[in-house]
Amino acid sequence: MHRLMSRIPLFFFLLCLTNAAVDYYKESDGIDFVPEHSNEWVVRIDEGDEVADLVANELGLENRRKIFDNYYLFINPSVPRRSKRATNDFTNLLTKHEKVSWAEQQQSRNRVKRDFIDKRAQEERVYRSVAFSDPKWSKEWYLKDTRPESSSHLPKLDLHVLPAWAAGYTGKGIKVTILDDGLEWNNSDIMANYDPKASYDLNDNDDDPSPRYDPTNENKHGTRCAGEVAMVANNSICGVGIAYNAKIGGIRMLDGHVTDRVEAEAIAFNHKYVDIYSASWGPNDDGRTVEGPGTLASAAFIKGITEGRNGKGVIYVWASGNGGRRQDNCNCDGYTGSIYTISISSASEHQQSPWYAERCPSTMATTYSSGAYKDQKVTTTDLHDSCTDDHTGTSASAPLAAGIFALVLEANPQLTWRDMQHLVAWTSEYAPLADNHGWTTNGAGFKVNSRFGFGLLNAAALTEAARNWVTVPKQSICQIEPTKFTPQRISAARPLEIDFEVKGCEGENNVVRFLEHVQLYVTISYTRRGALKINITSPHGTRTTLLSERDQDTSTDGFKNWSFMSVHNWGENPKGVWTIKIMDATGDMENLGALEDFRLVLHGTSEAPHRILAGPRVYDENYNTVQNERSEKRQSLESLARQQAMVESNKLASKHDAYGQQDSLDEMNNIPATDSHWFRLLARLNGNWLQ
Ligand SMILES: *[C@@H]1O[C@H](CO)[C@@H](O)[C@H](O)[C@H]1NC(C)=O
Ligand SMILES: *[C@@H]1O[C@H](CO)[C@@H](O)[C@H](O)[C@H]1NC(C)=O
Ligand SMILES: *[C@@H]1O[C@H](CO)[C@@H](O)[C@H](O)[C@H]1NC(C)=O
Ligand SMILES: *[C@@H]1O[C@H](CO)[C@@H](O)[C@H](O)[C@H]1NC(C)=O
Ligand SMILES: [Ca+2]
Ligand SMILES: [Ca+2]
Ligand SMILES: [Ca+2]
Ligand SMILES: [Ca+2]
Repeated sequence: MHRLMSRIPLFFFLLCLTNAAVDYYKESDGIDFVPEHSNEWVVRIDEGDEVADLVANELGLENRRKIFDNYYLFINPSVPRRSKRATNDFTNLLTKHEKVSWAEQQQSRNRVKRDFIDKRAQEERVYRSVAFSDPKWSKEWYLKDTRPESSSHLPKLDLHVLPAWAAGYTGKGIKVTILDDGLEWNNSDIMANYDPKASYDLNDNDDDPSPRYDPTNENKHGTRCAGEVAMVANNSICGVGIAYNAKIGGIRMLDGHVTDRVEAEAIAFNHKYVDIYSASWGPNDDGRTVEGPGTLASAAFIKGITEGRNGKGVIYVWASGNGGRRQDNCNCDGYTGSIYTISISSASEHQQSPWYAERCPSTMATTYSSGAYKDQKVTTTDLHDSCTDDHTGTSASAPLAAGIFALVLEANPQLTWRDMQHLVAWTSEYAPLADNHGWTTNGAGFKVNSRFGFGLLNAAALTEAARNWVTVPKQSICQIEPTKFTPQRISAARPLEIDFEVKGCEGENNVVRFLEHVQLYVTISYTRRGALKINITSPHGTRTTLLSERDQDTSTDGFKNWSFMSVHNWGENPKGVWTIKIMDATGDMENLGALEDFRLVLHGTSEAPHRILAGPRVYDENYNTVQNERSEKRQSLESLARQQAMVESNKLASKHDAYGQQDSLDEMNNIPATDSHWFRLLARLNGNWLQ
């Protein structure tokens, strides 16, 4: 099944593939359309095939085939395949030929799908007509364009939720539960949607998940996450939840000892009743932790996936983590890295990856959240029957996704947990985030980025695709283990590179031809874990960083059978040569260790998912058209914010009085105190497991 082999040049293959993909997308691109002339002529010849062949020969053309009736497709090999200019001389030559009654050079035409145009117009109407009485509705910028004309250099922002509402999807009949530090269920903007059957208090073992109140409002997190999903609409209170007709519950679990058992009970709580679980927490984002679900929590995920929603599987939504400032990597977090969770990252209102966001290829998609400096934050319910527009971090992103998925399940209750992930891959938008580094197109035509997964969630596209979705074929799992593997030394001087051939379990009943998740399990011993960087390259040339350097991680524990997960090969055929590269990114010659063992686990299907039969994904480059906003002003603001974050983090590390120093820094930089307060807040949340 597997053998080590010498390196073969993959480069040319990759190159051809990428070019083909680029061409493909260009054709569907409607911006600044300039018609192009091809090297094809359609020629009418009334005297039959043989005469057509003769004419073609005579003029140095190739008679490709008869189209229908007396029309033939001729190719002129001496003319470029694409050209801005028409080859009129040649057309005249053809037209004048006595056997030719008509001829025309073919040119590309601008074809935009009709329903698409109609939808745009329809959407404009939807956006104009939505008026809610809720006072904070105007602050829900990620659902509508709230910026005044004066800042119209910014793109139109939203997750396309309004068109999904207009289509009738508001979460009716869907049960969402928030795993967190409690839920103020009697909050006036929650109570009408509160569902006691989706709620429990695992910290005090009772049925009432109300948070414990303290002077610092430490336990506001769960209530804030819940409101994003299910604030009551149009009741003149606070805002509007994305799934404002869904039922919302809360599991109080973070306000006490969090054990494997507590996590497991939360993850599988009333799992035959709840549809969607949203978790905005995880192992410490300190950049030096490697932790995942324990035995029981792992079993709980399997229960939810196999027994939930009548066997279709519950949807687990997970915040991807806030450790960006500490170079944390979400693949060192086994909750986000699980194939069962849909891990969600953040983008700021400026369509940028925020400073707190982590990178890793297990992230599936992105929603909006806070960014740098004065970027808008997220509006939601707060403790003491109040409301806030100050919710931040990837914490705020996951519940927005959970709310959107509630609309999707309402649109099609038959979807399985894997259908939902496929839908995310097919509909998330790359265009609004295209200005960020790190996008690649994989071998199946999906655009992926370790900061954003498949891109920004698009609620309208998701619900629409969900309606006619054909359930994906059953999951196959193919494991590739090296036979007779001897430990391989790793050092700064010598990166370890392993090429191995994968057949994807061909000939067996678990053959994988269309990939979903890829997991690389490794056991590595190393004197400094954070120095390690791991890349994997698929036979299609898709190069993915499974683990990036984490300079805070000085652990000598290495990795013990740790799974690094990637969704970046989605849709690819795994057959061929894969390359794993393990490097020491520090260059420190004193570091030393070895790859003790590894195993590649491929998840996917043997049969083609229905959607892929119609060809690779065509991206809408115009979606929420992003204009180039990298003005000097913007850049200087962002670098200021970054500097400040660094100062903040250094201060925390040296345990100085952060508050006193911060104030003088604020004066120096003339930044309003509220913004720096917010950096501090996130720093504190990190310590408390919250994301
Ligand atoms: C909110 O309620 C008002 C008054 O009942 C109504 O006119 C309006 O259409 C409602 N808005 C939405 C979006 O349903
Ligand atoms: C919610 O319940 C708490 C404690 O049970 C109570 O103090 C508070 O007044 C209630 N809030 C509302 C809006 O009823
Ligand atoms: C690892 O992969 C990333 C792309 O994900 C690439 O930028 C980087 O150069 C690769 N490193 C090596 C040493 O191949
Ligand atoms: C590694 O972990 C996987 C999944 O948890 C497990 O199935 C496998 O047996 C483990 N391998 C070793 C060598 O412990
Ligand atoms: Ca209680
Ligand atoms: Ca409301
Ligand atoms: Ca993390
Ligand atoms: Ca995941």
